[in-house]
Amino acid sequence: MNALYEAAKQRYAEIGIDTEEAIAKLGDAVISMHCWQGDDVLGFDSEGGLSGGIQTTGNYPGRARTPDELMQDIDKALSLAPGKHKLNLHACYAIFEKGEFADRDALEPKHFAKWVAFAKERGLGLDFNPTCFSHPKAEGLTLSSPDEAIRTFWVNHVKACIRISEYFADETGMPCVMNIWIPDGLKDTPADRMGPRARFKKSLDEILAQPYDKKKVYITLESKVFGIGVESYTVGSAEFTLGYASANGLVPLMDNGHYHPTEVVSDKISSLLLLNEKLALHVTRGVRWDSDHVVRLDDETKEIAKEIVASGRMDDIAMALDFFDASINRIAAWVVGLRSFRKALLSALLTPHATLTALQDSQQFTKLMVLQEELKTMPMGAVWEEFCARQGVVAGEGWFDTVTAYENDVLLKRV
Ligand code: RNT
Ligand code: ZN
Repeated sequence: MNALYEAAKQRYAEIGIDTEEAIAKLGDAVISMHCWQGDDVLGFDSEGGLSGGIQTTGNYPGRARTPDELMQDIDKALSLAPGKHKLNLHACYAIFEKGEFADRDALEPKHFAKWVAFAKERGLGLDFNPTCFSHPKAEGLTLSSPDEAIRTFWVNHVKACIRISEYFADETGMPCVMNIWIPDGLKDTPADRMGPRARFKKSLDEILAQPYDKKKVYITLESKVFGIGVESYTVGSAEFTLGYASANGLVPLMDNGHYHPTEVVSDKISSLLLLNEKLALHVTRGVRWDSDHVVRLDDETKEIAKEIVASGRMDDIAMALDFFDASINRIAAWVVGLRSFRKALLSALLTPHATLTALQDSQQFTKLMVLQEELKTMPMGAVWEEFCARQGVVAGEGWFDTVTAYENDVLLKRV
């Protein structure tokens, strides 16, 4: 028996929280782990660099260069992250046989068979993303291109991705979340804002004309406010994606780096949950801009988790991580992000939402503030450690020793 946990359990019981229930719910929460932290979003289908207005910075040694290396790294990171996960792949992570190549519009399920085998062996679900960047045909606009040949190429790519997503769902027995995000936009003041959006809409209509099983594939649409080189205008703005998603039965996806700096996703979750059956999130950390820093246990991450848990609809929310830092050990980056977001969920599960709501509704705002502040120093750490112990994962900072050993034995030998 762990005395610290027993004491914490008592303390939480005093405010009406059952820590056993919190631990059980925390273990069931599924976080989708993004494969792209491991190799700086490069993928395996081209030699070119990352494009699309997103960027990794840093040159830390040990980047995964092959599918085998990336899989090995994912295993290492997952072994240090307690709880249930899915694996989130991008189309550019296709794995070809020697001498084989298929362009993005010709991708087939077989190009992801190795990922499916990897996921099945580990009981992981799979999520997917068309890759409308880092490609010669993505130098200008993609799904909103005025060039019909280019636009059609990307329409065919996304259609291929829907077939691959359905294959993932069939093979894993779990639904696949397929997220459409395009980097399309303009650096300077547009002459025509309507045209690109009209073509994006047309492309989406064409894509959705392809039948797919909505119980197996959840298509999400991610908005964005700006990117590097597309500062003045993005085609897939918040209004466009929200409107298109609700009019066409898609799931809206909010990335918390994709809004104006004083806007917060924690304030948007309730609205979208009331108006949509499902919701998807990219949990990231923007520092001054959409910088995709590693997710930490900061106030907004906790507030996002609070909204998810308090809504009572965690099962309707696809929670995925989306960050990429090349300046630190990449395995540690994954582990910090995965653990921090799960800690944020624990913090939310240990919050007496009904009590706080009653204070709000009865206008007892002083008491509400007092309780909210006192909650911040409740013994959550002891509950986290108990959760990790039950999950067979190192609770404290000791996990970093494993990463350090792996860095010496594996990562530093990748030269
Ligand atoms: C870019 C979007 C998008 C990507 C990934 C790699 O701003 O956030 O989700 O980060 O698809
Ligand atoms: Zn994102």
